[in-house]
Amino acid sequence: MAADTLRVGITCYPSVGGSGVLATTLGEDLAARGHDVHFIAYERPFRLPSDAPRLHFHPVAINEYELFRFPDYTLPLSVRMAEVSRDHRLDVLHVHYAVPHATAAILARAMLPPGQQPRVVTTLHGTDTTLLGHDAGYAPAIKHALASSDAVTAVSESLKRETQRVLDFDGPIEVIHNFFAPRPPSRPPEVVRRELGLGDEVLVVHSSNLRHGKRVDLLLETAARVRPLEAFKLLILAGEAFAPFAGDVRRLGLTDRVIVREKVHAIEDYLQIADVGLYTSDAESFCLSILEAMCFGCPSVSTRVGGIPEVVEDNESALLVPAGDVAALVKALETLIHDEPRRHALGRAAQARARERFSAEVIVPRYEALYRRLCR
Ligand code: GMT
Repeated sequence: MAADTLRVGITCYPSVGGSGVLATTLGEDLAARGHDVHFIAYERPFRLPSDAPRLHFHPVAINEYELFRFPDYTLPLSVRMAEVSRDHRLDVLHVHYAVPHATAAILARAMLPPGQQPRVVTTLHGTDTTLLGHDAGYAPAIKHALASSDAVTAVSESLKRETQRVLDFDGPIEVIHNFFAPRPPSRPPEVVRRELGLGDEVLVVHSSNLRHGKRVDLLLETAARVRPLEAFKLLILAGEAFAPFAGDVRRLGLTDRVIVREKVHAIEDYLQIADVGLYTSDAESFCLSILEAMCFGCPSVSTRVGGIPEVVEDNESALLVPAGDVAALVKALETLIHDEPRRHALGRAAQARARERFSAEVIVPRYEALYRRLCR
C-alpha cells in the first residue's frame, strides 16, 4: 500500500437519500484516488458499485430479541465499526448523519486500545440538527457525539449556524459543501423521452424522499395552477412510495401531467432530459437534488430556505421564492416554462456553478486534507 494511502471507514444510511448518496459518492471517489474505503452499514448503499477496486462493504447484522420491543442498531454498529477499524487498521471513521452513527463511532473508538483508534469525523446533513436537535430525548446525545468527534463538518453555512444555535454547540465545525459526480446516462435521451411518453412538453423534475418537509402538497398545487397545463409534464423521482399522493394527483386534475418513477438508480437517465427542477421544501440544509439537476444544465425553481441560497444564486442559476408562496412558485415556473432562452441561460450558469464549486475535484480534496490533518 502506498505511504499516502488512507484507510477510511464510512457509515451512512444506505437507503435512498441525500446523505447516503453523498457518502457513497465520496467513498467511490476516495477509492478512485487510491484510498482503501470500507462501508459499514446494515445494507449495501444503493448506489455503491459492487465491482470497484478498494471499495469494501461490511454488513452489520441486527438480531431481533423477544426481550426488546425495539431492535437496537447502535450497539451492533459500534461493535462492527470497532472490528473493521481493528482488522483493517482504519485511519478515519467518517460518519454521515449524527444519529446514531456518531454515537456508535465514539463508542467503537472507546472500545479499541489507543494505538488502534481511528479518528472520528462526523458530517451533519440536516435533520440530525434541524429536527432531532430540537428533541430533548436526542439533543444531549448529539451534542456529546459532536464534542467527542475529532472533527465535525456541515454541508452548508446555514446548517453550521443552525447546529450552533439549536444545540448550543461551540466546538469547531468546518463547512464542506456537498458535491455530485454524475455518471454517464445508461440510455440515450430519445429512448428515455419515449419511455416517459413525452412530446414537446417542458419536463419539470422533482426528486426527493417525499417527506413532510418537502411539501409535496405545494409541489402538486403549484403544478395544478400552471397555465396552460399542456405546456409541461412533471416527473417525480420518488425515493419512497408515491401511493399516498396518488389521490391528490387525481383531485387536482394532474393525472395526465404527472409521471412517477420510484427508487430510481440511474437518475442521470432522467436528469439529462430535465428542463426545470421544482423544489417546494420548508427546510433544506443543502438540497442535493438541485445540485444533481444543475450538473445537467437544468435550472430550478425553489423555495429560498436553509442552505439553498448557497447552492444557487437567485436569478442567475435558479429562481428562488419565499417558502410556502404558491403564487410565486407558479409565476417562476411559468416564466421558465415559457421563456426558453432564459431557461437555457440559467441552466448554463447552473452547470458552470456546479462544476466550479460543487464538483468532486473541488470538494473531495477538502475531505482528504481534513483526514490527513487529523492523522498527522
Ligand atoms: O432530505 C432529507 O430529509 C434526507 C436528508 C438525508 O440525510 O439524506 O437530507 C439532508 O441531507 C442532504 C445531503 O447532505 C441535503 O442535501 C438535504 O438538504 C438534507 N435535508 C434536509 O435538511 C431536510
